[in-house]
Order: sequence, then structure tokens, then C-alpha cells
Amino acid sequence: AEAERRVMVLENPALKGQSRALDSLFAGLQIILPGEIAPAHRHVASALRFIVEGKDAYTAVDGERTMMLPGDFVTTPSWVWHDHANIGNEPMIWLDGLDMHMVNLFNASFREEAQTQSHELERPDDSSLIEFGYSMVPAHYQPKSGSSPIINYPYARAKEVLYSLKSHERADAWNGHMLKYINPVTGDWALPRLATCMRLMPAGFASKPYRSTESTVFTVVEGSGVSRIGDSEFSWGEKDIFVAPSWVLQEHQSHQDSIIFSYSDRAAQEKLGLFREVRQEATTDGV
Ligand code: 1HN
Repeated sequence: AEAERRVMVLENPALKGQSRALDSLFAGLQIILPGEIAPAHRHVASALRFIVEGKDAYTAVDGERTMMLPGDFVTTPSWVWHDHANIGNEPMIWLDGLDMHMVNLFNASFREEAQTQSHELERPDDSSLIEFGYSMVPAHYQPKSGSSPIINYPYARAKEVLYSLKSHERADAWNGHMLKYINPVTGDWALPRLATCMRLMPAGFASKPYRSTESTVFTVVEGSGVSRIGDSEFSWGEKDIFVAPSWVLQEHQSHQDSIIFSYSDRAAQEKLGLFREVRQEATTDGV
């Protein structure tokens, strides 16, 4: 009960003791057991949750609750109250992605604990997806920040989009079929510093080599395959997590239809005029 959150930090062995998966990104696996509440707080760092397993747990973000299911992408924008609770009878595990290292670089971090365990609800559950998730937005809506008003982008919808693309398009040679999670009000990324994507790599797909200044965390939702990241080769299956640091060449192969979620610092880099990418035809095109 004394622990605010139960998070296993995924620490990059090259960045020991710094709670970094990559220079700019935090990654951790959080577990919440039946009956537990992770109490309300807010911080300048924005967070994302990517649900790995479980059901019957909710997160409440800025006055709205959403039940979470595996594959859902849940946003926690900067400086909004949030708390989580498991009201079911099995544990839930999700991947926490935070941009706190970017915030800390600028010494711009603040945090606040709420007086109550759960912050006050202001809207019906999932109203943000209903009101903003169908290419319509309430005419009176005034954005409070650059973050998406949608707090849960459900996996069922992402998968529907990916298989629609697969039914009538050729996979992109570098990314496969890939979608961006966007803020429907601005068209920008869902969170201003974290770029989130979901890709479908069809069975037998082998990407061409790609490099960018992004630092990226990948997690596998479905399927299996192998990725070469620089000099290392990683075989991956469902629920595995791996990373690609900035400017390291990456190539991905899928053995079966594979769906991979990723988040990166690209959204921040674009705003700072730093983002650069190279789509190579072959590994020897080195730049
Ligand atoms: C945090 O606030 C959460 O709200 C999870 O669930 C992980 C890691 C570092 C700093 C704050 C949460 C976190 C975190």
C-alpha cells in the first residue's frame, strides 16, 4: 500500500541506474493486482500505457474512466490527474512509456499528489472516444493542450484499420502497414512529445533497412519474427519488448502476420527541428 505504483523498470544495460530504456525514453512494466488502486497524481511528464494482459482494470485520466484491454493505447497527457484500479479478479500488466527524461533535460518537471485516492470524474466512461473518435468533434471544443482529447485508442479499432489497409494496399517496404495515433483535433501525434504507431507486417515480410534519429521502443502484440538492430539480432514473439536507438540501422522480418506497437521521441524531435530519417535500399547504402 505504501508503493504508489508497482513498476518494473526496463533498464538499458548501457544506461545503468538511470531508469532509461533509451536516452530519451522510460519504459516499465506495471502490474496492478485485483482490488488495488494506484492513487491519483499528476506530473509534467506525459505517459502512455500499452496494455499487455488482463481485463477489468480501468484508468481514470482528467475526469474520465476507461476500462483497458490488451493492445489498447491509453494516453496520459502532461499535468492531468490520473489513477488506476483493478476491479476484477486477475492481475493486469501494461507497458508504461514516459517522456520524463526529456522533461528533466529541461529541468521542467513538477508533480503533485492528489488528496484523494481517485480523482473526481467529470464525464461518462469513454466519452472522449465517442465524441472525438469518429472524425467528428464537438463544435465548441477548445483544446487545453497539444494532447489528444482521446484517452483510449482501442486495439480492436487499430486492428480493423491495419487489416483494411492490408486488403487493398502493398505494404510499405520499410514499415509494413503502419498507422499513426493522432490527435483528431490537430492531426499531430496523440501526445506532443511521444510518437505512437501500430504496424502490421504480413507473414514473410522482410523490411528494407531504415534508420532515423528517433529512439524507439517496440512491443509485439501478435505474431513472431526477427529484427536486426545495428549488430544485434533479436527473435521476438508476443509481449516481447525491444528498442532501437537513434541512427542505428533496423530491419524487421515477420514469420507470420505480426502486429507491433511502438513509441518514440519523434514527436518532440519534429517540434525541435531535429528529426532525420533514411530509407535505404540495401544495408550497404550507409550514410
Ligand atoms: C507514473 O506516474 C506511472 O502514473 C507509471 O502509473 C510509471 C514511472 C516514472 C515516473 C512516474 C503511473 C511511472 C510514473
